[in-house]
Amino acid sequence: MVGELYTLLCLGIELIQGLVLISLFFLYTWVGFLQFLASINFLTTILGMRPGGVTLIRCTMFVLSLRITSFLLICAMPVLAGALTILITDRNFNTRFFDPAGLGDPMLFVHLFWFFGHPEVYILILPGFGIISHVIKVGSGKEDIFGKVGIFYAMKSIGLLGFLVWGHHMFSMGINVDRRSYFRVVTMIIAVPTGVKVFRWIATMVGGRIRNWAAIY
Ligand SMILES: [Cu+2]
Repeated sequence: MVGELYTLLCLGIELIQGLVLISLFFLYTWVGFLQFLASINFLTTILGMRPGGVTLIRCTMFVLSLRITSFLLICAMPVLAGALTILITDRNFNTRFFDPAGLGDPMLFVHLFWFFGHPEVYILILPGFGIISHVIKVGSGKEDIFGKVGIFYAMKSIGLLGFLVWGHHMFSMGINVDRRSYFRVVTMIIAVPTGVKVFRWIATMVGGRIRNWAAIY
């Protein structure tokens, strides 16, 4: 998809024609809207409809990871939908938001796209982190995962930091050196909460009775 969009900017708006591309844009905008609604549903359910006595931190790790994923989707999806909508008006309705010929800025599209694009990486992997935490807990025969609160906060900080690092996808596009070093440093900082999670998974397995399951391998 990114290739299609970048080509669109590089080759000129007229070169790619047809209903295929525009249906693709509408489809992404529509799917984004649906994901946005689904995330609100998840978030309100997790925050407001827990049975009595189940505090947030007593939920399973998968539920906790979905809570963060929903937050990311709610913040990131409208940006993609907006960028694609502007792209459609540029292609089909003679606006020039991203076109230098009309004093528009092609870099603006790339910024908007990656402001969605990087959090999307975590949207995809965070539920996986939740599943890993849960499988390791059950597969090690432990009552609870080691340092559960810490893992939850590590996931939270990964979610927040994910919104501050989008520039690392654009190094080859002429972003200036100060911004490059900023994006580089914040990207490296994400390694810290990631390390917190991995070491807590290992600590959960230590001393446990590790089951002979494919999921554990
Ligand atoms: Cu990224």
